Amino acid sequence: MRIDVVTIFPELFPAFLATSLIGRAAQSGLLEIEVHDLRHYTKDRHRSVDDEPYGGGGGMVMTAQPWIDAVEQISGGATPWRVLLSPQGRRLDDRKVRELATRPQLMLLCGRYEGVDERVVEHVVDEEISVGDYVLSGGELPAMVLVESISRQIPGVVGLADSVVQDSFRDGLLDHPHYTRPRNVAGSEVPRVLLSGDHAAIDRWRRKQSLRATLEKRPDLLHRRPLDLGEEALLEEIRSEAGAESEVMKAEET
Ligand code: 9D3
Repeated sequence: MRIDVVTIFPELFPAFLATSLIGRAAQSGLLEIEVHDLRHYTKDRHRSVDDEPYGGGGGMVMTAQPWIDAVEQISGGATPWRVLLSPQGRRLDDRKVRELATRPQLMLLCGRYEGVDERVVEHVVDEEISVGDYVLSGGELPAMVLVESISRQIPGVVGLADSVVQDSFRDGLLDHPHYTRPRNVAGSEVPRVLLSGDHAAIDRWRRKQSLRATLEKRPDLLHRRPLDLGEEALLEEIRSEAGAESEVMKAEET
């Protein structure tokens, strides 16, 4: 897979691209990433990439010409899928990441300032993507989010140990809690079952904890996912325990 990134801040990328996952993928030839400076495609002496908005109002708008020339020249006859990182885009999720990972060539366009001239969107953008409903200063961090999440979906990029974890996310539930040495931290012990060596019991405990975490922190995920009979039973256990532990139930018992 090839990914081209276009930005006015190319210097933000090298440290990120050198991280182990992306670095290894690039080394092994599974992934080719190139970062391009938008200013290289400007035509005026000052290499300007922005101008005042028609219609007035605050802030600056990125001009169309450098973007249109950059996309055309970087594409060079190929037809990359062109994504503009923008607050107006559809919110990124696991499904979109996997869909983008099937494309042989991507071009990620990082906006800054108040946004880019709409003619860029109209003429050289296939899709706008946002990473969430909060304000960032530009598309560079979102582009890194895309590069990393997409890379993890390319076969061979993530090692076997990691892919097990990955599967559990696709499973649609939150992960169970994790523990490592030492056994006691600030008075808190590692749950006994994890020291038991009883792998069936450990597996059941983890599935129950996954369900509990999802119920408490992300109930929206549970509503979108069908539960099998074992999971329904575990969920019923959790619900009755939660009831038994609640202050209301304790008060009612007395
Ligand atoms: C404070 C300016 N906002 C006025 C309503 C609009 C605005 C313009 C430009 C907000 C953010 C930005 C810059 N952000 C991005 O380019 C961006 C982004 C984001 O801010 N949040 C989540 N995903 C993305 S992808 C690109």
